[in-house]
Amino acid sequence: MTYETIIHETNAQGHDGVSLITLNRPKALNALSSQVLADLTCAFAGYNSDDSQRCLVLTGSGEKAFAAGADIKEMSDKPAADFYLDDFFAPWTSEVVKKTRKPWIAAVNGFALGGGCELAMMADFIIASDNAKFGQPEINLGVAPGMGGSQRLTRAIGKSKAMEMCLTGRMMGAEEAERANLVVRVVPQADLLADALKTAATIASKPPMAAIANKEMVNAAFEMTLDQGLIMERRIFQILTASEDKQEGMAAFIEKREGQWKGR
Ligand code: DAK
Repeated sequence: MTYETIIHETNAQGHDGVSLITLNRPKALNALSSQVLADLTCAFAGYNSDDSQRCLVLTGSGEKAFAAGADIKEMSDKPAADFYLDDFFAPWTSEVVKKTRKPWIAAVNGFALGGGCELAMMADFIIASDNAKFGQPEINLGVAPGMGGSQRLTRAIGKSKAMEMCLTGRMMGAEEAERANLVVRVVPQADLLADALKTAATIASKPPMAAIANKEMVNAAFEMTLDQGLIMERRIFQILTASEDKQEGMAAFIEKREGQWKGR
């Protein structure tokens, strides 16, 4: 399927089971217009429903930006009533993020600001290029994060740094982002996509149901008490022991061969 503002590839660059979505408005630093969000919603829905695809990478086109935020030009004249009545962005966050049970990675290749930083933080993890810059500069526009920045950034890097970034609007470079645990690792820009796709291919090669379960369990750590999370973890482990892939995985280990997964 072709889109106006993004490129969606399956089995990207020969990686079986790996989808690649590229935000494709480089002249506007991949700003997240309503059309981008509509296209992303549709592409993520496609990923969710395609059993052949088991991990996804999201990145930005061009060398300067992952996404420099929501489209300021689109928002500048929008009346407050429209933001409220349209519940601006709400459908996108619920559909794409909460219903995406399969893993996805943000490969951040430059500016990830405002909604761009928020979008990257919705991923299961972030791999950054050495020129990546993260920030929540909404305060400079007289507003505040609206798509999870104040919540996810604080959970990721702690109150002091998140508060300072939101209040000053300053950008955090890639090295600092790695030290602060916002990103998994920093790689040279030229290597970013290859690194992210290879990581996605590793995930795509794992038993798919176990991948969904692992993701669900790690995310539960943010929503539950420790006792609740431990009970959920034990139950999911027990459920997975009934899967065909558990039989296959353990047999493959004993027989010293690669597992052949059924996803069941
Ligand atoms: N929107 C629209 N256009 C943008 C843009 C953006 N966010 N960022 C950059 N551009 C455009 C520029 O206008 C310029 O276009 P032309 O002038 O060439 O037509 C082109 O991209 C190149 O940008 P620059 O010329 O500015 O490039 P520089 O290298 O000089 O500077 C920069 C790069 C990233 C430092 C700078 O462009 C910048 O500060 N951009 C804005 C960053 C920003 O403030 N981002 C936060 C946006 S607010 C909500 C949920 C979420 C949100 C809102 C509501 N609800 C649930 C209600 C999210 C809000 C945001 O993200």
